[in-house]
Amino acid sequence: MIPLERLDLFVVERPLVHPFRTSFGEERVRRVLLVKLSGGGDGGWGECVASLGPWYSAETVETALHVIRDFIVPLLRGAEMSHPEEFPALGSPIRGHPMAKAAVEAAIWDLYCRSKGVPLWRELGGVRDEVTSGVSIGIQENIPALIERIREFVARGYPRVKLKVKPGWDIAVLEAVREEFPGINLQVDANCAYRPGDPALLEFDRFRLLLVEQPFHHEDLLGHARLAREISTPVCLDESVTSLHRAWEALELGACSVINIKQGRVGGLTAAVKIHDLARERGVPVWCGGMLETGVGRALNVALATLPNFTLPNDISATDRYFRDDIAYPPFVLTPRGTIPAPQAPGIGVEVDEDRIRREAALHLSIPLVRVP
Ligand code: NPQ
Ligand code: MG
Repeated sequence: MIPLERLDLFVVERPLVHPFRTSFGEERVRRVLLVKLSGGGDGGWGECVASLGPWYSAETVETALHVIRDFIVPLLRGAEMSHPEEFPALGSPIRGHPMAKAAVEAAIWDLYCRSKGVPLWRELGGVRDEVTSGVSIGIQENIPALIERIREFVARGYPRVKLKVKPGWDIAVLEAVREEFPGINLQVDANCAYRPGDPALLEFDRFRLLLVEQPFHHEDLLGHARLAREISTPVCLDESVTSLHRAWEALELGACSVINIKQGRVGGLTAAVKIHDLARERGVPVWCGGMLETGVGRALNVALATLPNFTLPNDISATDRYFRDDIAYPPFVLTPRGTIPAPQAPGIGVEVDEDRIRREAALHLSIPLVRVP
């Protein structure tokens, strides 16, 4: 049995190196909810990918805190789990709130793997010890500023660039970028910003893009299926794929030919692995998305991306792309091959600076899961 003795929740704020702008807003500071589960002399960590406001998805840091403290904790008390894969069934009475559940599940995986002495990526079924990196570049003030940012990241060795697009920041941008960088691996992410029928979408085919990510509303699988028949650029879903079931529906409908997997969005590592397996059976490649994670969440993403069907470059950058100093060590650095190595240490493979987290926490709740004698 996995011993679950105490759950700690920390909220910390980390300033971003650069503001990050998407079609739905701008973020300058990452407010992060961290989960620590202790038991049997070990501790495991999870990071919740929810942000301050319900813009990317319905969840926020505050809803995740509420759901973990008031609904997940009671389920953990007296729970008898022999493997982290049993957590989704335990959490199934709670409808929705995938990011809250995923953060707790991650801490269980880390605790389990640390106590077993195995790296998380091996326990998940990983087949490689480094993952292909990629960088996601937010919307900039103007095109020359964007060109300079791309130049900087290409010079650092990033093998793939993803640009955020929205109506009005798309075709002229792509023309300028392709003129300057004709050969780079390039893809775009609209974060739901287009309406079906927008003529700009048909023009994406001119730019040799690896894929176009989530052009339409998160609920609009049929719209994506229609677009996928109209353009030759592969359509990839992000926000729409919130569960294994939804991934299956999307594939049945032909709504995408690529899936962006984020463990937080789909409710945890177990669901993420299942979506990976389903896509693999169907010959659909996947890649790992990012949510501006600190070292804890970044480590989870690296572990997941070592699975065999993560064949496209991932939104997994080096730590210094987002943060000057992180809360987990050592930082992730880009290799000369354009990859991020998977840590060989047990669990998520990074050491969390708990002293610093306790000093800097804007909020700390320490909740016993067993009766203290
Ligand atoms: C995406 N991420 O693929 C997300 C969206 C995103 C790296 O492009 C704060 C917290 C700000 C989470 C901005 C990347 C965010 C965020 C964008 C997630 O769609
Ligand atoms: Mg996305």
